[in-house]
Order: sequence, then C-alpha cells, then structure tokens
Amino acid sequence: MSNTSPHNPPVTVAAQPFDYCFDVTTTALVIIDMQRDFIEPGGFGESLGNDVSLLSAIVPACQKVLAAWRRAGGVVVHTREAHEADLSDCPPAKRDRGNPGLRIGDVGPMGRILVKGEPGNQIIAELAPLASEIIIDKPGKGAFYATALHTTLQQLNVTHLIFMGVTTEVCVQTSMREANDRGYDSLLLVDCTESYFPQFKAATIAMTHAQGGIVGWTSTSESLLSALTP
Ligand code: C5J
Repeated sequence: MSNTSPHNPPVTVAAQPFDYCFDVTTTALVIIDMQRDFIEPGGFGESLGNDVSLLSAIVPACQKVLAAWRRAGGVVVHTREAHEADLSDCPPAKRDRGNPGLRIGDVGPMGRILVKGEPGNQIIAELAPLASEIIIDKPGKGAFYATALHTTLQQLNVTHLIFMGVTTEVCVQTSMREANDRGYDSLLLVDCTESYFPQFKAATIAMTHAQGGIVGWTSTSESLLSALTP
C-alpha cells in the first residue's frame, strides 16, 4: 500500500522499531472494545475473574487522542465485542469455555453479557462515538472476522490504522494481526491499550515491533499528539 498521498503532508511519529509515517486522510483511529463489559464492574471482564480497574486507567489518554484525531478530521472506528440476542453468532466453545461467573448471554448487572444493545455492551461514556463515526460489532476477537470493516476501510481508501483499546493481547493484538495480513500499516499506542495481565501487555508490545515491525509499530499518545500538532 502507498505510504502517503501526494496531496497531504505526511505525519511522522517517533515509534518502534522506526518512525511511523502516515497521512491523516488515509488513516483510521481504531478503538477496540472500550465497552462497559470490559471496563466496568459487573461485565464480561469481571465475570472471568479479572480486576477491571486496571483497564480504566487508560481512559484519559484515549480521550486526548480521540479529541485530537477528531480535530484533525480523521476517520474513527469503534468496535464492540457483541453477539446477536439469540447467540447464533457465538460458538458454543466460546460460551462454555472456562468457568466464568456469568456466561455470554447471561443476565448480569449491566444486562445480558456481550449481547448487542445491552447497557454493558455500550462504549463507555468518555469515548462515546459521534453519529458520524463507524461502529463495528464483532462476534470474534478480531475486528475483521465476520464484519464489514475491511470493505468499509477500502471504500474510504484507508491504508493505515492507529490502534487503542482493550485487551492488548486478545482483541487488540488479534485485530492488528488481521490488519497486517490485509496489508494495513498499523501503529499501537502503548499507553492507550491495557490488559488484565501486565506481562501479556508487555509481551504483545515487544512481539508487535520485533523483527523489523513484523506486525506493526508501537508508540505513545504523547508522540502521536506532538506529531499531529508540531
Ligand atoms: C476479551 C477483548 N479479552 N476485547 N476481549 O475477551 O479483548
């Protein structure tokens, strides 16, 4: 894919393993699964036995990046891990695995776990999508599996993706790998993604930019913000 359009000044972000260059008009900010189910008590994340307070710490940095990206006029994509009410798109193995306190589709404090339209399935208020922004409901961990994301991005001539969201080693990493295989150049903002397991986050960041950026690039919100407003 081409790196920059000849009509727009490229933006260069200090990143690992080397600078990440993009053009705002061909780049989307992709915010993975910042939904109440993962960030707030009573949702899917907590039902699996996780400490959800770890994840809410990234919200202020995500807000700053989202505000700057909106000012720059870039495409914004929000994803939600979300199943149909009849769970027809939820493989039994996904629902049955482990021993969660609440399974996908069960009724919890924020409605049915990981089901479309339920209160817990909404993006947190701090990062609420604007009407003009793209929302992708995804039945899998990856944002490209069984969704219109790739087609939508192709229609918008998007070639570069900047990732934020949760959890780093599950839905974020899976989506970045899917993007990589489809030819996108992806950047992960390390202070705008979080895991319930710090060691998994660290490993994901390392394996993303290893081997010359085998999956993509990593950087910080500060580096992106200073590159957007030189
Ligand atoms: C998980 C996600 N962790 N959004 N989902 O099950 O990463």
